[in-house]
Amino acid sequence: MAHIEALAKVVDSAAFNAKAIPQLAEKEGLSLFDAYSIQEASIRRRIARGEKHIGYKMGFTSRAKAIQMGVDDLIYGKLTDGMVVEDGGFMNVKHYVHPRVEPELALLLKRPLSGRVGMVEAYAAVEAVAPAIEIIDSRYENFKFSLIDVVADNSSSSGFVLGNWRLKPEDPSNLGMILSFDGKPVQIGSTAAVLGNPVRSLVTAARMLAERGESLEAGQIVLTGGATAAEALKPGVSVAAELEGLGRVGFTVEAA
Ligand code: OOG
Ligand code: MG
Repeated sequence: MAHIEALAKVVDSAAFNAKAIPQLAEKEGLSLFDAYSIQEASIRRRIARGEKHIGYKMGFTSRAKAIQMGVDDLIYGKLTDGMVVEDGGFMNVKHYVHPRVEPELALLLKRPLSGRVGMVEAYAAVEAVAPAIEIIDSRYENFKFSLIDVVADNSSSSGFVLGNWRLKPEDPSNLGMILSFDGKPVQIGSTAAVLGNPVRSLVTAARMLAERGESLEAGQIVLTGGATAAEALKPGVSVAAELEGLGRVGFTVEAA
C-alpha cells in the first residue's frame, strides 16, 4: 500500500511540476490492478489540494490512437475541475511536459450507469453532448509508455476544453470532426472511429468502472476518446475542433 501511495506521489508531482519521469511499470513490477490503484491515489492527492472529480475519459477507443501510441487495450482516467481549460481561453505549454490535443465527443450524464448496460440504456442516460478537445500530456519521458504505465499516470489526463452542451443527436455514431491549428485542418475523422459508435465508449466505461467498484453518476462528464491521432501543441497556436452538427470548441496556446 505504501508502495502505491509513493508511486502516486511520483506521477502526481511529475504532473504538478511539469517534469518528465522514467517509466515505472517494469522497474516496480506493477500489475494493471496496481496501476489503477496508483491512478486513484493520485486523484486523492488532487482532491486534497481542492480539486473535484467531475468525470472520466476513455482512452485507445480508436485505431488511430492505438496505432499512434502502440497500446491497444481500452483504458480510462479520471477528470477533475482543475483540468478544465475554458472554451475560447488560453493555456501555457510551460505547465505541461509535452502536451498534445485530440478531438473528442463529450457526454454529460443525467442518470447513473453501472456495470453491464446496453447501448440504448447508455445513450438514454445522456443529458447532452458537446464538442471537446482533450489535452493529453504523458508524464513519461518522450511520451513513451506501456499500458500499465499510462494507466498509473491517469491515462495522460491533463486538460480538456468543452464546447457548449447541445441536445443529443438521435444517432451520434458518424459525426465528422476536424481538428485545426490556426484555421488549417491537421486531423480529420469521425465519431465512427470511436469503437464504431462513441456510445460504446460509455458502455465500456460503465463496465470497466464496475470492476473497480465504481459507477458513473448523474452530472458527470465522459470524454469518449480521440477519434484521430493526437497533435503536439506549439506556443502561439490557435486550436479548434469542429463536430458535425455540434459546433466548435477552441483555445489558444500562449506564445512562449
Ligand atoms: C493516452 C490517452 C489516450 C485517447 O483519447 O485515446 C486517450 C495517451 O495517448 O497518452 O486519451
Ligand atoms: Mg483522449
